[in-house]
Amino acid sequence: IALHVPGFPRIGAARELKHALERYWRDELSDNELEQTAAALRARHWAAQRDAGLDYVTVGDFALYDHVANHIQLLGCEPARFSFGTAETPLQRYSIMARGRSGRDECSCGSAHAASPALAMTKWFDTNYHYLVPEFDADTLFNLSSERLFDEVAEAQALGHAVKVTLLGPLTFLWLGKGLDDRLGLLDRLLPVYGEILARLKAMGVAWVQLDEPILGLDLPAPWRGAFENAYWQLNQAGAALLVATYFAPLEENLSLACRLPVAGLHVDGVRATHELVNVADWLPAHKVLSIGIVDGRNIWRTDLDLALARLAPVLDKRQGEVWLSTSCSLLHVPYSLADETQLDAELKGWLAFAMEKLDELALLRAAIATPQAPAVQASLAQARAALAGRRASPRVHNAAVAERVATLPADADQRPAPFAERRALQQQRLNLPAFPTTTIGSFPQTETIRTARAAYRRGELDAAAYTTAMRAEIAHAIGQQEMLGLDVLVHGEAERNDMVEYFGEQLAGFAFTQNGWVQSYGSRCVKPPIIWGDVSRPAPMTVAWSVYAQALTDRPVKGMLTGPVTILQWSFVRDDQPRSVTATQIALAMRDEVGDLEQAGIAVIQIDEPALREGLPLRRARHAEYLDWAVRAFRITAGTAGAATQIHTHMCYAEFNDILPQIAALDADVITIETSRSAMALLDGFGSFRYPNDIGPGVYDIHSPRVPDSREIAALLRRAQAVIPSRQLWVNPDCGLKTRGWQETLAALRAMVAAARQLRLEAA
Ligand code: THG
Ligand code: ZN
Repeated sequence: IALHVPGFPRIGAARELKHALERYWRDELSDNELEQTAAALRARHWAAQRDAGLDYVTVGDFALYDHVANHIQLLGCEPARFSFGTAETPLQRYSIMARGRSGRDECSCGSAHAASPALAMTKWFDTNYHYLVPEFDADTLFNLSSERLFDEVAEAQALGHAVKVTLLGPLTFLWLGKGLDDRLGLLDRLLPVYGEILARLKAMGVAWVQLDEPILGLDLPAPWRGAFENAYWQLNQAGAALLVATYFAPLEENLSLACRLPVAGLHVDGVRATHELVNVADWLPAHKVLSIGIVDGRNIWRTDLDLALARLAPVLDKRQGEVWLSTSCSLLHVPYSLADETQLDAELKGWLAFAMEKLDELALLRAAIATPQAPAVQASLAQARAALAGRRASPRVHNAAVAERVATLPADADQRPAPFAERRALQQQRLNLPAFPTTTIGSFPQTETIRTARAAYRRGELDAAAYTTAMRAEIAHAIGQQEMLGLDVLVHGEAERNDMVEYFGEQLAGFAFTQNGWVQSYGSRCVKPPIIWGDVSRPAPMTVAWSVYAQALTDRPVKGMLTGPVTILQWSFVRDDQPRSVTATQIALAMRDEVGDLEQAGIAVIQIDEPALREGLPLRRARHAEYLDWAVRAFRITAGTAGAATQIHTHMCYAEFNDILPQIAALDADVITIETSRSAMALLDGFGSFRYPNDIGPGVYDIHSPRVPDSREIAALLRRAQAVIPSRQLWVNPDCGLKTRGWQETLAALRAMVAAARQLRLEAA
């Protein structure tokens, strides 16, 4: 039995990579210093894998910003639109693809390049990780164009490690891209480059190359399925030992295809596709390696080792004891280690396993198979068993009042009191907004001052009164700036919030939060997902005081700001002892209480963000309807308590929404603000042809790039929006919250945005 993991987190246990990257972008760190930090992290992560007893360390899972972006450089398909010259170093080009290039900047090559927006970002399958989307066209060529991977292999070898390299497989890489419908047509150009890479890795003595093909868990069009066998036949000619890795979903109709690929091994997700393990063990020829991801790479619960062993037993039987054990997917999606969690409730902590602890679980599973009678093994198993038994029996997990409320929820709890047309008239009477109303998504820049105040409060160095004063000053500042800009619907700016999910997790019962449980979201940005461990309820109002304070400062409407139940669910680590739908309903009821209290306090506009609605969609179409049913209902339960004259907004970002437009409409929010700018409003065509019934604010500029748009650019986008969506439905707003930006660029961009809205009002008059 060999042990490995499909990938390991890369940001660093103390987020060293984040801090180094951000200093590098501020010109406080040289290329070399950044690369040294990265190398030190890799060395530490490989050592952790070896020290835990893994047989191979994984190389190729590291990326300064994003692993898909690494492949774009490795495979030499940087989009032509960046018109990169020879003067730019690979690292500069990598940064520009990730962050965009402002038109005003003089490039080091001496000429002023045209502005180029960053590569689009989108969610990695059904996770909260965002990758940079490769862009292809009919002329895309591929060339082996980066030495980075080979340098990292040499680095690991110099440290004495047995290396398994991980790469995205060619089919998944093409699938993830955009710009060309017939991306499969590029495969013949791409395969020789993969062949070259594999040959070089083999020449370097790399034992195994893991080629990730998670698309084998999707409903693949026939031509894509059909391309696998021949592609892998070609790749296998390089002579490297290939392990095809699938994860996140069962293989279903792709199972026999995956098993017969002409490669040396197959990795399967033993958590999400447990029921397929025996089938795979049957279908996979005996000479191939079967790697079973038996430890969950997507959640943080301690593995039920007895259950895992029971599931492995028939497989071990069929494979004569020969399998590899692994985590279901890369550990990118879980935090580093419980070791740094000193505040976590001791009992709860005993129920958990983060990345480091999962490595130990793998080692223990192997020991439990190889030497089940060894006293040390028995002792460790007994300890794990006791923790899980404690969790199962814990009275703290269940709250009878919550169960009762869910069970007795009236059928019409998800109905607003009037249809949209009536609500719209009442709301317009109350709010008196101009055509093309302007607003923002919710957060304003999280400045150093804000972060420092929050951190001091947390450490107990700032008392509650001083903290409230500091946050109120920030709110007053944000309101003042918005009035000066002439925005129509204001926000309080969310200075008091760390993260839109963590903030609520900290105040809801049934949630725990970590001190250091960071997970990479994109680039240098991380999130700390709360842990939902028990029944959810809301002990007290969570946002009302801040919103009321903000509203008292201005005559314009200030939006109350909430995170929706599906997003709170999706961006937390969830219970594995009840269906997600039940947890979603519990959260919906807690958030419904908050909507009611905001309304009672006189707040006329309430935004319930659901950016994660789309990413919660199961990867397989057959399971979509069931999910959308309960997810839409959860949102509607939250909003359903609001009176007709209260305007409910929602916000969504980072996904293709066209395939769930009917369900987005079924949310029945009065206004939706939505990310569109990175895909140049392509999404709007979908909303237009669907005839989206309620109001809609297509994001008019990309807040994830430091580039400041000008008002003509924004007005042009709005005119394109007008072509597909009736003007009376249109709102004007950025495409997401502004917390990651600075004030100066924010003001410049919003000034341009308000000017564009005014221009459109003139044109309409
Ligand atoms: N919260 C959570 N998930 C998310 C988002 C979020 N997923 C999608 C999208 N938003 C990702 N975007 C961001 C944007 C900013 C940050 C994280 C994710 C961010 N993080 C801080 C950082 O890395 O410095 C840390 C947060 C903090 O200061 O506490 O700024 O908004 N859950
Ligand atoms: Zn957003």
